[in-house]
Amino acid sequence: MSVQVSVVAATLNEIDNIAQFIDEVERSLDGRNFEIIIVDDDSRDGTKEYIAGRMKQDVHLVVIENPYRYGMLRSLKQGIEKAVGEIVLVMDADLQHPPSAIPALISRIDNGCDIAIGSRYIDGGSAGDRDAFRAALSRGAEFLAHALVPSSRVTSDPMSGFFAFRRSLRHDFNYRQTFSTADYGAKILLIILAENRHAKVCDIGYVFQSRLRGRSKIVSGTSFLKRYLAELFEVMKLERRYRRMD
Ligand SMILES: Nc1nc2c(ncn2[C@@H]2O[C@H](COP(=O)(O)OP(=O)(O)OP(=O)(O)O)[C@@H](O)[C@H]2O)c(=O)[nH]1
Ligand SMILES: [Mg+2]
Repeated sequence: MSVQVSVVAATLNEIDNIAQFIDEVERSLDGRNFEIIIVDDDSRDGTKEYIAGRMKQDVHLVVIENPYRYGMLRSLKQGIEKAVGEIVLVMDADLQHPPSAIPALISRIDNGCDIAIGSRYIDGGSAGDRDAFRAALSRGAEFLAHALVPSSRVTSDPMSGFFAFRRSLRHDFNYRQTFSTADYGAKILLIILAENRHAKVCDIGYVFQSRLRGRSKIVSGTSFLKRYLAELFEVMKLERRYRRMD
């Protein structure tokens, strides 16, 4: 039977979450034919050893181990390239994206959407309790994405890292060419939306969970803003290139 769903997650030092994450994803996809692709960036807290050991008995698990920190965007790209499922679902492995919301995303694709996006900003969604600084940073980043990249306006949550798409869509971006300047802030979703302007996009509300265990690796402050803007300009250029091609 062919693989229906490929879940792709990047990890860096997630030993406190990884076992529960895989257990919950497997429970949420029970009855489907699926794979879970974990792309790990040389974690030093035992994550690497855990997934390598589990892969030997867990038929659903596929592991890509990077020799050093490639960064999240490049890691997710590697995972997406490896995926064989008809549907690819991208999410964080720190349990902030609730695995219990996976069936809702998948069923939207089953019912005709090409890209189903987990959104914090529509009915049924919430950004959870984050501090005022993080909330402002995040809303600013979303505003800039909508302002600079028209293809991102189809979703209420352009910075979402929790989404599913048909693997038959374009997702053939060249990492080096697209992101020569930086590789963290802008999310892979922006690239996929820029490449697939005619796709049917659906938002589904979900509640962003607080991080209960492990540490956040996000970069904030001015260095984030600088990198993020550089990346948004790269997505803008990419979108223009596809506009000319279509
Ligand atoms: N492979 C890889 N994974 C990463 C890297 N940085 C973060 N991750 C993973 O990406 C996911 C999200 O990372 P977080 O650090 O929680 O970032 P975030 O969710 O944007 O920020 P918070 O809301 O503060 O948690 C988690 O599964 C991390 O383990 C990285 O450099 N490489
Ligand atoms: Mg997180």
